[in-house]
Amino acid sequence: QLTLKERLAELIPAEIEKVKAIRAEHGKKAFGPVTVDQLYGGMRGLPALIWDGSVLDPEEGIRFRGKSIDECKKLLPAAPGGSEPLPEGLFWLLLTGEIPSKEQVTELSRDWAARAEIPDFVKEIIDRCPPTLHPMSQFSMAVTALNHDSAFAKAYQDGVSKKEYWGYTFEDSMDLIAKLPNIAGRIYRNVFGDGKLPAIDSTKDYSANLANLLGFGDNEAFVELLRLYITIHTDHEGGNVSAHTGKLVGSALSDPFLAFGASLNGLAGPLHGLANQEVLLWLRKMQSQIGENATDDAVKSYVWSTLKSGQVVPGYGHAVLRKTDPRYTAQREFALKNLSHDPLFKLVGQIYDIVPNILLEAGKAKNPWPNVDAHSGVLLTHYGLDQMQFYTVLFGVSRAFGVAAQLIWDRALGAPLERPKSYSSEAIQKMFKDR
Ligand code: NMX
Ligand code: MLT
Repeated sequence: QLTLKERLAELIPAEIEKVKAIRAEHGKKAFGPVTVDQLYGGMRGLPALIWDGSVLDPEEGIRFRGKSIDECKKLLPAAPGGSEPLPEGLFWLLLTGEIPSKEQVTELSRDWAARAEIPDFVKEIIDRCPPTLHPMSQFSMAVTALNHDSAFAKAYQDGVSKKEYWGYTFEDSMDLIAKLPNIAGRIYRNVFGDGKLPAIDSTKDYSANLANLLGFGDNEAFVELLRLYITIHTDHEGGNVSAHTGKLVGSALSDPFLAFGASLNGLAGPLHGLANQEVLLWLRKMQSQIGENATDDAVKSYVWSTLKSGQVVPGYGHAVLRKTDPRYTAQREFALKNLSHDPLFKLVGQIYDIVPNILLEAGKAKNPWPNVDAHSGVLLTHYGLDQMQFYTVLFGVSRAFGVAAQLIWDRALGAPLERPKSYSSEAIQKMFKDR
């Protein structure tokens, strides 16, 4: 059985040739016009990036290396006695396009457990943070500080050849992913608990270890949830803020810790990953204003009051998707199987029946349907992880998988520094004066 790195080493030469051939045959072909609106409008729909791990279809949602969430659930190895896919398998798929064997996935779990320890000074950085500092800020600081031991940064300083970059990026990426549970667990226990952490168990998978560090290791249903949660949050093609930021910063040959630290700062925004926290805050506020078991009419007027006060309905809408996010559906299916009577889950379902029509009537949002964040917090809350300020950290742990996979390929394929052209409004006025 090949290790992941050995398999990658086999795949890289052919991929380099494939990219050369694509560029030779299609390099000068255009995708279509770029409009001025795209420059002002957040570059929506602008073809601008190569991202191999996943592609997002507006109607169908995400496919990881061509495989839908349902296909991944069927094909990727599960834990003994479990049914949800192990995120280790998804990482293998993102990197190689192939489904790993059970043994290969077990070997990845073991490798990550062996790399999981974080340096003492990083522990101190986290321990010194005031509990009032948002967990995402703590998370980003700790990840950035891991750059102290970056194999890539050291190799670069030692003058290693470009051809070798990917191997060091691979090692850093593996370290990055492996260390995230200890960082996330430490932040969680410091902010919401007594600061004491159990040790990583080298016989357990990544999600089981993370659940244990958070204090939920004995709850097998929660561990299964985490396996599904990480798997579906890993990657969402390249244009989303966290993925694109990681790729951009990595293109300056900043190492994976610096690149992913930057990703986390983007994920911490309320229009991106922080929306999972915002959804729970919004639901709780709704319950405090209109009570639990509120009527549809009361929910409707609460949603309208959110819109009329100039706020967004968190968890709804998307920059690319135009249908219900299949990650929402996957979480709903998990809830129907495991917690169908949970009152908050019922509220989420009630909102699903109400919000899209209101957003359509309001007439602004291009997509009235729920995204991944509309559902995730309710599942975590059900199992007792009800500290919503922590939710985006779990999104961040997952997103490292997708960003890391692309960073490795970017260095393997020699991706250049990203540097698009910008224009001033004045330049645009001049350019189109007589057109
Ligand atoms: N509630 C209210 N208004 C909305 C919503 C919403 N959920 N979604 C879009 N709009 C508004 C948007 O603010 C904009 O208004 P204006 O013209 O006044 O600026 C208008 O509709 C057109 O926006 P769109 O083109 O539909 O959306 P865009 O691509 O710009 O933004 C989001 C996408 C996801 C930022 C937006 O839908 C949103 O703010 N949703 C709520 C926050 C959220 O759930 N974010 C999580 C996304 C997933 N993730 O994890 O990253
Ligand atoms: C994501 O998972 O990154 C979000 O759905 C946002 C996006 O794709 O733009």
